[in-house]
Amino acid sequence: MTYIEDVSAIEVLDSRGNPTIKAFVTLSDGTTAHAIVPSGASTGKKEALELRDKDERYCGKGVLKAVSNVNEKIAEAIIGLDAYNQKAVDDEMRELDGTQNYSNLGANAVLGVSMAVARAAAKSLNMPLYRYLGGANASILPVPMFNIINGGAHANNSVDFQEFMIMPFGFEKFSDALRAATEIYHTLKSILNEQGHSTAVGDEGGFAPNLADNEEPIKLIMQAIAKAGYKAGEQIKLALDVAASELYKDGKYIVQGKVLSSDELIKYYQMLCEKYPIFSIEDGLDEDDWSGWESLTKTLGDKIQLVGDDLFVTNEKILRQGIEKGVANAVLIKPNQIGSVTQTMQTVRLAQRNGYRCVMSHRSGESEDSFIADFAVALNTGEIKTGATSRSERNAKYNRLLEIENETDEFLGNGI
Ligand code: 2PG
Ligand code: MG
Repeated sequence: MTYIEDVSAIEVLDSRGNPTIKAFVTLSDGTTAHAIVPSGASTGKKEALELRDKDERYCGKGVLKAVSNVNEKIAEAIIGLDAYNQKAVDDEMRELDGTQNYSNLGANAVLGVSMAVARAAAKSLNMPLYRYLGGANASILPVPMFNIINGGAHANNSVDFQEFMIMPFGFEKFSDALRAATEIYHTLKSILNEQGHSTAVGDEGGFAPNLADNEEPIKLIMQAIAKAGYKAGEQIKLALDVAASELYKDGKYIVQGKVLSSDELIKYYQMLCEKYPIFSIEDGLDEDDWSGWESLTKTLGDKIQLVGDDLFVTNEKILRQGIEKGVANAVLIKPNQIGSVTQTMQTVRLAQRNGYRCVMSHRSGESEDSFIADFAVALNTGEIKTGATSRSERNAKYNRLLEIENETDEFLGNGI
């Protein structure tokens, strides 16, 4: 048996300069691997707990308690376990923690180790990570949800929807799709420049200009698609992450200074979907506005993809409730919302069995770790959300997918 011989962690920094966990695992055959945990800004209330020190270091955001949980409690519990039995390792950490949301050990501590174990196991078997996690059926390169304009909690600008994204569907290969999205991104930059807007970027690499309302970014993106020589609707579709929980106050939505009910906001989305080639809307309503979500799904669910992020927090139990109630038709998959590789896979399996699409996703605070690129291919999610190609922590994922393209040639493109 190849067993876990050593486990440790250190504190490193993420793309926003906040501390995070880097976990290291050594196996009995000498294989070593590591993994870095990401961190969100617009987080769902029911996400697994990210353990922070809340002391004077790093404005309270230090993770030394989580580091010592890895070095002491987790190491003690999983050293000696079979490295190829990911579920047993993850279950052991879950039991050791003893809570639903990892409030003892910290989901950051647990996920770092969980990812590092998977990576070490793959390496020890001489397999790419996507093949180890996904087996013979891992073959599909995902369509990027490429975040081109940032607003909301990810940027210091006047746009209150969080993410305006393009999805390059009409291409044979992932690399062609990525090229198209990147060319549109560069073209958008020149249009913003010409119009005297800022081309500073937000946390996920999209531009963060001050614009009049939530429709102006869409108009600018449509111009950029055409000017770059691509066909909106046919080759390039649009996606929004409204992150509506950030706009929800006392049962209403504050959008561009106006107070809207769920129904009014749904009508606004209907109007946008009639005017523009929108393929997907994420977190269109607040995570607690389930009756609103039911009518949103009834109104738009057979026309576009409706993704639950803060709504489902990658949690199998909450997703099950959504499936039962007919809420949304897709789920955002963020491993650190739930805390382990195994639990993430369980949520994906539930979604796929019930015809819900899955979008593998980064967090707004990221690192050079490209685990989610392999994970998206392993689980055949068909879609990945990982920002714009202008920040290295985002490019780490795109560049990994370009590498994988040389090994597996299926790209979903129009197949969605
Ligand atoms: C989101 C994510 C990633 P954050 O809302 O989908 O884009 O943002 O990591 O801040 O939750
Ligand atoms: Mg989101």
